[in-house]
Amino acid sequence: MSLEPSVDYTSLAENIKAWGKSLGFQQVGISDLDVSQHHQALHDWLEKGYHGQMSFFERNIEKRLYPEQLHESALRIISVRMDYLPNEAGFATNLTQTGQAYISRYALGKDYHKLMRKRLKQLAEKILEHCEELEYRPFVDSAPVLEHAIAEKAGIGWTGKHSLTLNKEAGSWFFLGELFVNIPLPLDNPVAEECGSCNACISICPTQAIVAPYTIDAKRCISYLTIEHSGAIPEEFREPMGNRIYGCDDCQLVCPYNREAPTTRESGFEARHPLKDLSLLEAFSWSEDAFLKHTEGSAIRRIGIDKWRRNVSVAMGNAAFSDDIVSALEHAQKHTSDPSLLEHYAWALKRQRDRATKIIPTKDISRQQERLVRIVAKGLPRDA
Ligand code: B12
Ligand code: SF4
Ligand code: SF4
Repeated sequence: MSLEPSVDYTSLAENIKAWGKSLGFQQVGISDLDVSQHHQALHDWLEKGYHGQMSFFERNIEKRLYPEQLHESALRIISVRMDYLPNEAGFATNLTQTGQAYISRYALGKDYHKLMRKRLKQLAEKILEHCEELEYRPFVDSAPVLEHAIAEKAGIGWTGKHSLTLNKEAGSWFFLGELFVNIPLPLDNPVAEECGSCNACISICPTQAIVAPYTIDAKRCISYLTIEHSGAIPEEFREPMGNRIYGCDDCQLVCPYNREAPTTRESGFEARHPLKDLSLLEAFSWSEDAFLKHTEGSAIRRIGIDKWRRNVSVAMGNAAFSDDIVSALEHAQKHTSDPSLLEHYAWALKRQRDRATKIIPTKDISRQQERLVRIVAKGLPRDA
């Protein structure tokens, strides 16, 4: 005589989706652990060195390829989506004001890692109330997990040509997280890819970082250069960085599926003072203490004051000519001994002086940037 299972996993899965939504996740899907379809792409990516200085990719490749190695008893992965686009994103306004710092919209509010992991734990506790055998482990960008591959399998969206997970109704302004569980929940189906013949993200990328559909050479990506990369930013990428001092949103800004993407329901992800509407001069004037104070609870804090100053100085080199910027850079030169920072300050000063003497055009933003701003104003008027 076989025993009836004590838990109805089909209705448990439905409940998990409802609980997930009440905990602030906009979508919840379920996948198995097989990401073998992505093994070759990951190997090729690493072989080509597209990970740059992110050496953690080399250290734990097996775990990325075989998620069961992260949590031995895992049978399923509950994949979640949380929307982060702040209200009044002001993309175009910010990108055209060269004296203002542009910070990627995902980083204007609270650090998502902690917030989402806490919610995933709450979801697990709720499941435990109905399923005593549950063993679980939550992840948000915190471990070697191929989050796109898993989200794709769980039906959260497809992988867009910019390599991000994209959803027909929700666009791509969302974070991903996972709860590894040991219970045999029914699986969700992947959704069909809907990029079609569009290539907008590939052609708008200011540094040609999308080297092939679905493939980013991180070493060229402004997000990598401003956040992950230590030391000098290669000169060829400084001008295209414009006023972006932390992250980059361009490939998502041109995506037709972001035209009506939902804004966040999480008050913690709304832009906070002074990160939005921050002038380059103010950002550059911060002492280390001020930097730590203003970025408390934000993902930005992890880059530290030196990368912050490096990034801001590049943006100062790209800004319209200003006596105040020149004075701030000259003053910083006198009070810095770090050779890498000094090199960036000298570059920025030269660019400011060349602009004053019209050796380089006085035009504020590049033609590529003008095109982006037009697309944003037309395609995303609410967020422009
Ligand atoms: C390393 C990393 C980066 C690096 C490298 C990005 C990259 N695309 O690989 C850098 C610093 C550049 C970066 C930037 C950003 N990131 Co990031 N990043 C990660 C991280 C930690 C790992 C990604 C990874 O494994 N990359 C390695 C490559 C090989 O894997 P992959 O991108 O998943 O690629 C797979 C697919 O493309 C897939 N694939 C699917 N179909 C096809 C078809 C073909 C033909 C091929 C070849 C491949 C392929 O195969 C690949 C191998 O599995 C993830 C979190 C995580 N643990 O997954 C966040 C994550 C991807 N980042 C995120 C975000 C928000 C960003 C930024 C938007 C931040 C910003 N505004 O500045 C940018 C976007 C840049 C971009 N266009 O990718 C979110 C994305 C959410 C979403 N909607 O998808 C994630 C998931 C974090 C999170 N928990 O929410 N990031
Ligand atoms: S985030 Fe910016 S630099 Fe990176 S791939 Fe997208 S558009 Fe290119
Ligand atoms: S911009 Fe076009 S190609 Fe790129 S992700 Fe969006 S739909 Fe796909």
